[in-house]
Amino acid sequence: AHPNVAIVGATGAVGVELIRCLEERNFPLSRLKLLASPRSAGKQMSFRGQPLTVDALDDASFDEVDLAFFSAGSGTSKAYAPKAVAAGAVVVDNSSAFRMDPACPLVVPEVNADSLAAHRGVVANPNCVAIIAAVPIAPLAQAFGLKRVQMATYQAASGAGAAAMEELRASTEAALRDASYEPRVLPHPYAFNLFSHNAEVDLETGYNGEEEKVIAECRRILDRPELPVGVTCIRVPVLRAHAIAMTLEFDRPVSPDEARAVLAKAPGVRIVDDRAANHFPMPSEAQGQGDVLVGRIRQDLSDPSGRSLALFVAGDQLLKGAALNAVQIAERLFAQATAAVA
Ligand code: A2P
Ligand code: 11C
Repeated sequence: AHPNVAIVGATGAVGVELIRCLEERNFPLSRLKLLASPRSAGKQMSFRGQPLTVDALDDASFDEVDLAFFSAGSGTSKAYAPKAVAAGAVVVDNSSAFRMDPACPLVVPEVNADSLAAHRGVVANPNCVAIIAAVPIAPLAQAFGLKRVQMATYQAASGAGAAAMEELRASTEAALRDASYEPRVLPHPYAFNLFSHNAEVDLETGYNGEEEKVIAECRRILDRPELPVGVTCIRVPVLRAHAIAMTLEFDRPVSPDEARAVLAKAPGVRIVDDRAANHFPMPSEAQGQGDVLVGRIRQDLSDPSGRSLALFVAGDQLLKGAALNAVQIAERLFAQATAAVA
């Protein structure tokens, strides 16, 4: 029999995409349960053309559930993921709650699917920037040896949830009418503006929580605990695709053509690098796509040794950055389980 599946946070920005990914990828399941906060209890959604009613998450929610996707914040994951595992479910958790827990693999299937086998009930889905960065970095690291990573991000509203996407729409509409708009979700005016990521800033180091996660998670996904990584995370007025400017230093000189040849064969990567047309990765083209777009592949002129390359990358934050990666993890888990039984 196919697994019974639950989505915790089904009404959220990622939850809605989880439902769509399960539909589009024809994920084999027997029953789907949609869960959210009590505010959404009774709300109607649909799956494969059938209406489904959202239930409020509670202690009995995981009876007879085999696979539970969590995307309702780390507090909800910490409180309920252990209950789901106790009830016999495997959890794929999109929050940061378990990402640094050695018992919970942190997985980007194209990069480290082999780490899945060691899970003990919870698999962590990484931070969206870490996923979108790791997809092109990993094959280059494998080919050329990676010494150092430096990144600046351009992060979409969707990373802060459905309410932030609505704030971007509403504040932009207000700005076009010359009306005032009081930010409710994000800390600064969003229309025609950008600002340092809204995660809390460490007063000692000056790094915010998003930057700390990106550094720690990139190291863990790439299995390089000491990898030197620097990052500056910025929120930009884009709806749902993150972009990243990155500089990678390798163990030996690498030409853009060598890197292009590796990326052309890398799973989950699509090269968009048309210098003549000045056509490179853009959020508007990354949105709705499973692949991470990679372009502007060129020598980093600040490193005369020729060992450093600069790239520009864009990926759909809600798909590869969240829901799609989670469903790809589940596909591997349930393919493995089926193989083990057979
Ligand atoms: P709800 O819509 O009922 O508030 P987003 O990331 O887009 O903000 O979505 C967050 C998701 O997490 C929503 O589905 C939201 O449900 C859900 N959620 C938030 N708090 C809880 C909670 N305490 N229990 C269950 N689901 C929650
Ligand atoms: C953002 N990446 O764009 C964040 C949101 O680690 O799951 C997701 C935070 C996380 O704001």
